[in-house]
Parts: sequence; C-alpha cells; structure tokens
Amino acid sequence: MEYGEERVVALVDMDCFYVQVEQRLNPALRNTPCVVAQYKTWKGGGIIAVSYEARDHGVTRNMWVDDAKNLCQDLQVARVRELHGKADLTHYREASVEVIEVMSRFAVIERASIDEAYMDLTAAVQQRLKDMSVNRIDPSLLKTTYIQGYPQSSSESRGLHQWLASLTPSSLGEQSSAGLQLTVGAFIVEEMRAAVEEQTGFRCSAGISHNKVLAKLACGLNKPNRQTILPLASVTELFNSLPIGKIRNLGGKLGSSITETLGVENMGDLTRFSQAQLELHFGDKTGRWLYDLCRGIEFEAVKPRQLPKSIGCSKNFPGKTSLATKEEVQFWLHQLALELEERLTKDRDVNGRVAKSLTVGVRQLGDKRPSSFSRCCALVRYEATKISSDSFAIIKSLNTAGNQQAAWTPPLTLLHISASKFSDAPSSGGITGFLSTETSLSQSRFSTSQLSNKSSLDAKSVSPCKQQHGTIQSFFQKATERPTIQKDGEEEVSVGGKASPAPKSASESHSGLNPNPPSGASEDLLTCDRCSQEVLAWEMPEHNDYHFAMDLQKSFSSSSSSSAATTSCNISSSSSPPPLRGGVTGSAQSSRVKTKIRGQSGPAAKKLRSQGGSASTLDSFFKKN
Ligand code: TTP
Ligand code: CA
Ligand code: CA
Repeated sequence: MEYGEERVVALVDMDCFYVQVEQRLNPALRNTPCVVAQYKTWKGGGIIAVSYEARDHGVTRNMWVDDAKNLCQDLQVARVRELHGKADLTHYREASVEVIEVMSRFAVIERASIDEAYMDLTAAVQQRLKDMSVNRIDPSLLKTTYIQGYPQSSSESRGLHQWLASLTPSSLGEQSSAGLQLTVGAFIVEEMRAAVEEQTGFRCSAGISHNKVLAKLACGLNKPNRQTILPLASVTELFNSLPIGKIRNLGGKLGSSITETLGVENMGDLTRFSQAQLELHFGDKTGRWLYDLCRGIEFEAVKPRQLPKSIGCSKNFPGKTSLATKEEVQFWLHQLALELEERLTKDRDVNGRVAKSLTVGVRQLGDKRPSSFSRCCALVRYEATKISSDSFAIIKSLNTAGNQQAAWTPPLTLLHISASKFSDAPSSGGITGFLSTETSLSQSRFSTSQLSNKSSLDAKSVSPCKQQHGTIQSFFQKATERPTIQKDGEEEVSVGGKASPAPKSASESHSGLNPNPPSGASEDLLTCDRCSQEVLAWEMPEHNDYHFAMDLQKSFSSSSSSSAATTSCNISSSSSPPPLRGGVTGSAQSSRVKTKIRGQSGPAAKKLRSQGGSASTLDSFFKKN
C-alpha cells in the first residue's frame, strides 16, 4: 500500500438538507423549485437552503426570496419556524439524528455537522474483502458511483467501467490494491445511502477516498444523490485547477494567508514548494501538513462521535435593539433558558446524559468580536428559571451601571448560553441523585471574579471553566483559552478557521493564524459559504442574519448618495463576520428603543433615519413577523 492510501474514509452529506426536511413535512413541496428562508419582513426573507430544481433557475443560498422569485416565478418557500423569539431548528436537528442513527448501523461515524458525517471504513472493507468470494466486481452494486478522473477517454460518463477494468485481477487476491479498497468502500456507502433513504426518505451524496479532506471534496463533485470515488492518482489533475480555499480547513484565514504569502491560487501550485519552504512560512506542523496535503495525503483520524458536545442557543441584538436594561437582559436570558431547558431535557431522555456546566457569553455594544466575555458555573438543574437566574448572577458584574440602577451598561448585542461537560445520567437514584449532588455546587464559582479592573483577570481567579476544544466555547470563547473571562482587546478573536486551538509555540503562531488544521475538532459545524467561517449549526440562523444585515447595509450604501451611507452604523461596523441580529418582540421593545438613543448607535440610527425610507426598512428588517 502506498503512503497515504492506507485508509478508506467516506463523507456522507445530505442533499439540500433543510429543503428535504420541509419536503417531508409538506409533500406538496417535493420535486418543486423550493427554498427554506428565515424571517420574512425584508425582501421576503433570506434563503438558507435551495432545492436542486430551484438551483436550475439560478437561485442560490443567501439570496432574498423576492429576488429569487424574479428568477423563478413558481418558487415555493418554506419558513424556518420561530420559538422564544428566535429561529427554531428542532425539525432539522431531529431529522439529523434520524440520519445519524441509520448511518451508525454501518460504521463508526464522526458527525461533522448537522447534515454530514465522516466514517473510517478501512476495517469494514478488509472484512468484506475477506468474505468476498467473487473475483469480479458487479457494477450493479455501484449504481450511483462516479469515479473522479475517469473515464480517461470520453466513453461512459461515470467512469465506472474503465475504473473497474483498471483494477487488476491480481488485486482481487491476497494483496488488495488501494483502488479495490475504495471500490469496496463504495459498496458499503451505496448500501448506507440506500438505507438512509429507505428509513428517512432523505437523499444524500458521498465521497469515498483515503482521508477526510479528499472524501469531503469528492462528495461535492457529483451532487445530488450520487457518490464519488476519488483515487489518489486523480488528485494531481483535480488540484491543478482547484482553488486553495475549496479545501477543508483552508477556506478561512490560513487559506488566504497561503495565497498571499506564496502568491499561488490553486492547491496543485503548492507542490512547487519544498517541505522546508512550507515549514518556514507556516511553521513546522502546518508546513509538513501542507506538503502532504497538496499531494492528496492527510492523516487526520475519524473520531467516533455522534452527539454534540454542547447544547446551546444564542441571540443577537444589534444596533438599536441592543439590551440596555437589566429587565431586558433577564427577559432574554429567560427566553434562551426556556429553549435550553427543553433541549437539555430531551437530550437527557434520549441520550441518557446530563450536562454539568453552564456557560454564558455576551457581546457588548461596539465590540466587533463575537464574544466580549464568557463565564461559566455549575449547571444545577434543567430548569429555565434556575438557568436564567444563575446566568444573570454570573454576568451581572459586567453591568457598570451599578446594582441600584435599572440600566445595563454597556448594552449587550449578543447573549448566548450553553451547557456542556456531559456525563452519564445516573441510572439508579435517577435524577434525584443528580439534583442532590449538584445542589452543593449551586453557588456561582465566580463570586471571586468581580471585575474591578483588568488586572484581576488572571488565570487563577477564573480557572474553573477551562477551554474545551471543539465545543461550543471554541466558537464564542476562542479568546478565553487562558482566562475564562475575556476582556475587550486582550486578545484577537478569530471565529474563522477551525475549532482547534492555536499551537503554543512561537514559531507556529507568528502569523496570527490558526495553523493547526490537522486536529480540527469539529462541533456540529457548518461552513458558511459567504465567509468560509465554520459556525455551529445552532448559531447559523444568527450568523446568516449577520450577512443579511450586511447585504441590507450595502443596499443602503449603494442607494443613498455617497457620504450619507453610514460607516458608523452598527450593522456595518464589523469587518469580520460575527453573528449580528436581533429580533424584536414582546415587552422589551419600547424600552430598548428609548435607551438606545443614548447608546453608541444613536448617531448611526439618526443618520439612517435621515435617509428617508431607509430607517423604516431597517426597522422592519429587525422586526420579525
Ligand atoms: P449544506 O450541507 O452546506 O447545504 P445543503 O444541504 O442545503 O445543500 P447541499 O446539497 O449543497 O449539501 O448545509 C446543510 C444545511 O445547513 C442547509 O440545508 C441549511 C443549513 N445552512 C444554513 O442555514 N446556512 C448556511 O450558510 C449553510 C452553509 C447551511
Ligand atoms: Ca448538505
Ligand atoms: Ca453539509
């Protein structure tokens, strides 16, 4: 076996996943040009998933529904449901669990996002090869399989016959070739995909190759409802015209830095550099990794994991919707806690585990990073009232207005709460045992961490809640690896790239990148195709809203004359894309509008107001129906 061909790794990814979930709920949407959109006030809402029929009309993700309808008159639109004043992804999450459950019958899987999973099929393939008595491979077992790089001449389109012909008869004997192993891997994946469709009604695509990077790439080559084998021998040709950013882990900062530093565009261009050169520019570990990777070789293990490591929810309150009173903060913490309680309870019932840690994060008005602070304490009970009061208790010292005041200063533009550190739910004594042991931990571990000044934020005073790689915290709490409480400007936060930690060695962190792609522990991440950031699935609606808001902002800029357009507007103030948005519902609205006049966004809001129609459209954008 050649170097880099030792394993058989597959990635299975659902086709237009949210659309299929909606189509199953409402069969009238099947086989139609159809999209899933979130919110509807502004231009009919933003599109987050598109059926392949609608793609034929040129409809894409991140279009406004109204614009998409101009491209496709009979476009059907399904809406993301809302609960507790925010997007509710329950249907999609539950559908995801169904799919994962079926896949897990075939292989040990690593769930990589809400709609995709990796699997290492090496052992299963070996077993099949042992059991296979035939010395000829039946093409009917590979009905939806395509071979990348085949046919080498233009005969049959999938390349299967030529591929099978190329597998030497001797390879069917003792010493099985890499090609044969991929082919047997493809049998297994055909069976798995058929089972997924049979059991759930959902279709998916897959990539079969020797590592995660190639499997992921292969999966996208012949979507939908097809699978693609990517042999190592076909990599050179493919990489010659493949932009670096299309490769897993290279969509973000690291990819851009490679392009800038080396002046190259395509993955194949990297083969011109020696390992020493790559190590010089990107550090030893990343350099070595890139040297192999541009040749299609990669060794990141498939890590068995089906369950998310954390469960959380968040909400943005941008611009004049920011939370500026204690009452508002409490109200919204409670809304989030209601969702968290519901999901944790379900998780406990279904997965037999309980979370022990509660993390609360906020972003303060004017802060461009995804999170200004995050703190954690013991998660005592799965009960919204308790969760929200504990959450409030651990963040209330961030309010500089003082305890006697109704105000919350500086106002908050994001709240998130999440639960992590799962352990098995106690079986005997059941939940009572859980409650009684946990009660003793109920006092906040953060009583010592009142923020009098920055210097109090040393690692010791905040040690109880360490960074967990690949958890929810890695998204919101990246900057908090050392202290649990992170203060503005202390460290640059990058939400792009991977959930893995930056290496500590100076040689590897000099560029400010996260040069640690091989270990990229993922936590139910989706890659945003607007900005290539990896974003937690449950955070995606908020993140999408950030982009929708940016689009909106751009449309103001281009429709109003030159200087009127707002560099100080809150929506545009961030150049990296943190999630940014808030729905405005319920009692919180009136006071928010009042208090905001004092806030940093006051001038921006006024500026927008002076742009005629713009202010009202901006308002209506932030008002959900
Ligand atoms: P994807 O797998 O990226 O896309 P998809 O399943 O819709 O389409 P494809 O057939 O090309 O795989 O994302 C899975 C789901 O995650 C998608 O249906 C909706 C959601 N999502 C968002 O809400 N916003 C986003 O920006 C992305 C990338 C996904
Ligand atoms: Ca998908
Ligand atoms: Ca996906």
